[in-house]
Amino acid sequence: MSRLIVVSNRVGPIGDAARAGGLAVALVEALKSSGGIWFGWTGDVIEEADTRLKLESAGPLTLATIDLSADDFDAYYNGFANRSLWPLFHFRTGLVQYDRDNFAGYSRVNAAFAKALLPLVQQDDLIWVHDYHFLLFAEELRKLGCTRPIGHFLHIPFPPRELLTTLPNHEELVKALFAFDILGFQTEHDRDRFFDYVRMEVGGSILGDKARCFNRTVTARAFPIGIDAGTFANFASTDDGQKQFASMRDMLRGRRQIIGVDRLDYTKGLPERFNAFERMLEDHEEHRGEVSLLQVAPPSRTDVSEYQDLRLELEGMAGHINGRFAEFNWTPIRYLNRSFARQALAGLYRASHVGLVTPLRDGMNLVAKEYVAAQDPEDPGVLVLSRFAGAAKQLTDAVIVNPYDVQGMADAMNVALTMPLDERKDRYTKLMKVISEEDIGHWRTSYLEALSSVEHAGVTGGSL
Ligand code: GDG
Repeated sequence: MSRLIVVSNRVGPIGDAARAGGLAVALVEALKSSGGIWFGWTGDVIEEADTRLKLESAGPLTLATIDLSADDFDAYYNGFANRSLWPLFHFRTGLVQYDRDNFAGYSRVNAAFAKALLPLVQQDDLIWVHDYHFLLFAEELRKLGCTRPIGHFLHIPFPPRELLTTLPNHEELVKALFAFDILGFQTEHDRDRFFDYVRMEVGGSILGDKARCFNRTVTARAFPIGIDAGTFANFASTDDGQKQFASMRDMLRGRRQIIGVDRLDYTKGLPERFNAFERMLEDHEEHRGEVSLLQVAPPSRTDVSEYQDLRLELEGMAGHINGRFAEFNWTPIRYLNRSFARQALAGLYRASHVGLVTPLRDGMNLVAKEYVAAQDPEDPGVLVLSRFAGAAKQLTDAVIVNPYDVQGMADAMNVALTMPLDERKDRYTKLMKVISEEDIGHWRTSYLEALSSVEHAGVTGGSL
């Protein structure tokens, strides 16, 4: 059996108190069962560049991490990754800031990390690189002579060609993707946008799931990420989950609750959601004093100004809506800028009658799946889901909305709140089937099967 090396920007924590953030959550679940090496950034920023590895063993896993210098952190992480790639890949060209020095920092960090990893790579290893932080990683490892199979999985959407080409270095980035053996996307739409770029922009050819260009071939497929559905369903009945459930239902005293759980990020459509909730209260007097919105939004990327602006905007909106509709014994929006333990989160999901997941654009969105998994099968809540989340391609039995349509979202909330029990159960059963079949284990196994079969075919990106 091959050993697995996972590469991602942040490494750990590996306990259940995982940070808010889909990638960390998914990788912890995927690595728990297999062991291997998890390699990336320590999360610490130091004054001077120092690429010495820190090794720590955690059960079957070895965590291998390096620090980032303050300059690299600004250019690679805050700069190119979060100010250029993140908005662009979420179709928000208006928010993209491009700076040559940031791209240089991004390339420098990809090269330095590849160099630091190389001595750990052994004969049988499979290397699985994650997300938009490390698009150049395989190219750098190949330059150093690594011929092991290297795969990439993109957790966020892949942008349309017309948007990607606004980035001055688009071709360099896409060319570097061809140094991987397997490219994994969340949905076929994302994969097809990559193919479209290859065909139309750089004159490559596509055959089945293979793209050929720059004298190299790469296999590109959709591997929709999942959750550990069973564990999540059980979380809701752990001590913590039950406690959270009971105290929430106690507090609600027969009233109902809509829940949103999102990193505080402009891709998640939070202002639009608050607007829609306000519209729903305007339209439906019967829900006033009776239905509240609990929005959990742990702060994220607090060094980036768009995130600071969003936080202020949401505070203003929540204050405005509460000022307008609150009564002495009822608050319409409870808005919490903090995170909860995962068990507690499951209890909150279960206590909520509607799950509102309305990103403007999202690779997959794990919250949508977690909300459903935590429901009581005998009295399940209703998932309202944006058509622009990757999850909407699988979860077609949710109430699907367009997050740009405030009235449509307000109407959908009312549909969810008034849905008869039979229909709720029917939708829940169909959703749970998909969520349990295409769970995190399925994602991991199907990706790693594809990656290990590269070797059996006898050709890796390194040998071309
Ligand atoms: C990226 C992509 C893709 C949230 N609040 C708390 C908390 N969370 C957890 C959720 C969920 C995770 O964070 C968020 O995952 P999402 O998938 O919803 O979103 P991103 O963070 O943007 O993730 C996304 C994902 O990667 C995986 O590929 O689906 O499209 O953008 O698991 O539960 N966890 C805890 N406390 C909180 O308060 N413990």
